Amino acid sequence: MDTYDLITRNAEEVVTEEEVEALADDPDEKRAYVGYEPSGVLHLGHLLTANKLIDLQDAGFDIVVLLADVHAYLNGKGTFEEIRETAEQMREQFLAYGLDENQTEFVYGSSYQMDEEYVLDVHQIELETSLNRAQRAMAEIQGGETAKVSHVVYPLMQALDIEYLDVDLAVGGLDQRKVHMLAREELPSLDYDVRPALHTPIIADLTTGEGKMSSSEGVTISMEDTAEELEEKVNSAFCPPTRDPEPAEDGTERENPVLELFQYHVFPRFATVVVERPDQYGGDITYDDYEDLAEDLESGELHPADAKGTLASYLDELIAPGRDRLEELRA
Ligand code: IYR
Repeated sequence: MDTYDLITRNAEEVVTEEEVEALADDPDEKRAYVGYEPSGVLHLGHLLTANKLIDLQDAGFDIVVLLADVHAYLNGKGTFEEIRETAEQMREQFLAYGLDENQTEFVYGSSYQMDEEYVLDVHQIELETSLNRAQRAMAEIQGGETAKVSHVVYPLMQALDIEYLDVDLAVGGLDQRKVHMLAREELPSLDYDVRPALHTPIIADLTTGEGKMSSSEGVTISMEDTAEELEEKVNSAFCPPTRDPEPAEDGTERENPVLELFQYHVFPRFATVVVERPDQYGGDITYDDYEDLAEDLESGELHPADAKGTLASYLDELIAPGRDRLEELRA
């Protein structure tokens, strides 16, 4: 796979392709980052962007993980002490998941976001940005509650992080796109350069295939899940034999979350996927490509129950190192 394809594989959006092509031509000493609001336990949403960081690491990038403690505080995630405590656990789980300790820099937001220069820049970007613009940027990140003043400061700080962490590429889920667009618009007004961004897709809710998999609603898969819990959750998943399910009765779009998990979580991390089947059901099948598996599910060659069993065991293997690390930390 060439460098551009590795950098952009499985990305839902590349802003802009030309800017990322320029990085792909010379990825050495380039820096890419994702920021995470600290929470104790990683879930598949965190791991989707972590998979992208691992691709970027393989492409030669240096990786910066922002443990966005101040952002979590602004978003009402707890007291500052609580947030700081969970940030350290989060770092350990990312390392266990496969980010290389020598190529990854972990930075606490609070280590520079209280500096005078940063705070003055926040105020300057506040002066440049309308309330409406900041609120729109934040709509998909903030929970449903009434917007607080903190919620409009948040995206402005996230825009400035790109400059202060001196990164060449910002990575995030599709829910971060409006913040990155705001950064592209506003950073030049402070004489800072615009940097490209990559956005990973949002995985659908496991049991309905609708909307998004969320840690606050519905079923979510986390690094705390045991093999049995994973099996139970995956067994309950919506998995019609197609990658393009019919919309729900009320017209809501639906995805096949089992296939999404194979595409975005399993195949990027395992070179081959083996579906184990007794001989009387056709015997084992080996896949080295997501497309082949999706085609077999659609044609009926692969039964949804076998797809689910296989998915559960690969997810178990994927999260096991982080789950073990959590157990050690808690012991
Ligand atoms: N908004 C992110 C957290 C975050 C990301 C970046 I990139 C930052 O510079 C700061 C915060 C979230 O929704 O988790």
